[in-house]
Amino acid sequence: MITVGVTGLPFVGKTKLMELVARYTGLDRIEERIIVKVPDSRLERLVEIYNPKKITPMEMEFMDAGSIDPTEDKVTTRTFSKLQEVDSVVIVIRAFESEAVPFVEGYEKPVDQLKGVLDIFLERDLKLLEGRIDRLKNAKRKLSNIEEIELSFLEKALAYLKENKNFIGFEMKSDERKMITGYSLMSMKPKVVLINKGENEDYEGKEEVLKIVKREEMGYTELPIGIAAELLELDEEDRKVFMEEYKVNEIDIEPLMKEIMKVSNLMVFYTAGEKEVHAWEVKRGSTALDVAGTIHSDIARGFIRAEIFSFDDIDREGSEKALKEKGLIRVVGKDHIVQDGDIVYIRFNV
Ligand SMILES: Nc1nc2c(ncn2[C@@H]2O[C@H](COP(=O)(O)OP(=O)(O)O)[C@@H](O)[C@H]2O)c(=O)[nH]1
Ligand SMILES: [Mg+2]
Repeated sequence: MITVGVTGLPFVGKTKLMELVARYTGLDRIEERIIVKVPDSRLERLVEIYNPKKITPMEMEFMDAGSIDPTEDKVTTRTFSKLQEVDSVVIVIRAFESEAVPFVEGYEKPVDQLKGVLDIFLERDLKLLEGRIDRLKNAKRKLSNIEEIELSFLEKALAYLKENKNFIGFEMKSDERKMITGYSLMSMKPKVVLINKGENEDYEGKEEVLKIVKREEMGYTELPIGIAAELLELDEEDRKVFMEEYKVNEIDIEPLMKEIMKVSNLMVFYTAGEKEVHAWEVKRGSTALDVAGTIHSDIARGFIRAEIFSFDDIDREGSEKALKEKGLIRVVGKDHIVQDGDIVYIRFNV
């Protein structure tokens, strides 16, 4: 399951977002962590075709990680200890107007909020790397081979991060990647910028925000969180009326989830049969063997071959039987690259 940490400056609508997520899943109160079923039209279509006893959608866990507060280091430190645990981060930016809600001084503009949060992320990563490098360098004993390798790699990473302010384009071998993943650096986490935009159609400085989003390879979406949370309580008729009144056309968190999937470099594959239709997430570029391992390690160990067809094919043909007749089910080996939306059946032997 993908885990998502919600953060941003104080009073931007993080708790409100958790409230929205809670309502969306039918919870009547907010919890620090909320598990959401990811809405999925392809899954729905497969359910129609297979009529299974059990349906298992993908899930995402949202966690309120708390504020990045430029005026309160302690608050920020606590937030980082929570963000350390998550796979991806949503940065909530306030673009709604309200006399009643204060700003942290100097962070009234959305673009300044975004820059502020990213600067604090970067500063924390640099400190963390410097700290580890210092500890290795000042060790009162001879470093092991592995520690020597780690030290020289960390120095290289630190220099790159100082120069580029992010790790985009930084090349790593797979063991190096593993090593640095252990540090849970903010610079390495997939990030989505969520503009809490209130009733206004647009906001000041949007172009600048989009420029930063592009440069940092982040995801981006806009949502009037406060309004969405209110409206989710109404029935559909009333909701339509109010959406027109507030001039909002999107109150759904689906686009946010899609962005999270995208920046996390994840795709979906399905297993489908009469017993169960199940949506699974895997990294893009996964092989048939990777996919087997996602389902169960035993299935990967006993892998014989995989039978694969595309969602579009079964959507069009309407049954597995029709696919078989037309020869649209492919039999593939371990190294076959699975595509987003593929339906996979693994033959295995334990
Ligand atoms: N007008 C308006 N107020 C909002 C919106 N989102 C949040 N708020 C209010 O702003 C204040 C701070 O929101 P909260 O979610 O607690 O912010 P957090 O500190 O980021 O968790 C609360 O009083 C919210 O009711 C919004 O979209 N519009
Ligand atoms: Mg809060």
